[in-house]
Amino acid sequence: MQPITLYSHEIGPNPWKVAIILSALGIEYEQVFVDFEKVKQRPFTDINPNGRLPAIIDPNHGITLWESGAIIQYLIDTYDTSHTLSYETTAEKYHIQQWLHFQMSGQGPYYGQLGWFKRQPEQMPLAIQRYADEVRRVTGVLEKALEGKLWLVGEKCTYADLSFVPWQDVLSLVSSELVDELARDFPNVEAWMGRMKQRADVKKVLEEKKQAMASLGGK
Ligand SMILES: N[C@@H](CCC(=O)N[C@@H](CS)C(=O)NCC(=O)O)C(=O)O
Repeated sequence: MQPITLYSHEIGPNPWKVAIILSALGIEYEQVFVDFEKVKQRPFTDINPNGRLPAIIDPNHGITLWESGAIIQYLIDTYDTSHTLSYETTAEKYHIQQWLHFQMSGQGPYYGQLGWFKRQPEQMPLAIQRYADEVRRVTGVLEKALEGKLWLVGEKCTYADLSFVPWQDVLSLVSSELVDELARDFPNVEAWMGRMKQRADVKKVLEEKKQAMASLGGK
């Protein structure tokens, strides 16, 4: 099998979701880092007309794909035939998809918008309040779902669980004040993240990300 090309970014969490799934499935990949200044221009927009990361090219199936949720679904359908990160039973299969959609529409955008508003020179308290509250709310939904359970769906860690790692991992960059508060108020989520961060594949990818960020230096 030829390696999959993953168009990625040193800091942006979405490509790292895909890197975790690739690693967990034991698929070889090479990352191409694209500057945010270049994502809305050709040649990258020939790969992703939406001008965002991640995107993949899988030469084994001649497919180019963007949107991290769609990429993850493709990788699972194509390469997780033994269901190490998924289930084939109907309820579990669609509950996993439900949580992935929740990650894509809930966790990712709210964390992303909170980070964006916090980084602006002009502070807009109402927007910051709105997104911080949404981060709390989304985390509260996860907290409840994990009550008395190790994983979101069934009895094993699936791609739904893993998809939440990279955004949670950058919380200190998004909003450092929320780190302690969320850890205190949402112990199930805290313990669940801890379990995932013990996995060799997650450790490897978070280390790759750390090194990629360090390579940016003062850029
Ligand atoms: N829904 C998209 C979101 C992708 C996204 O927002 N990616 C960020 C990096 S984490 C990006 O490319 N930002 C650059 C920009 O918005 O110009 C996905 O999950 O793939």
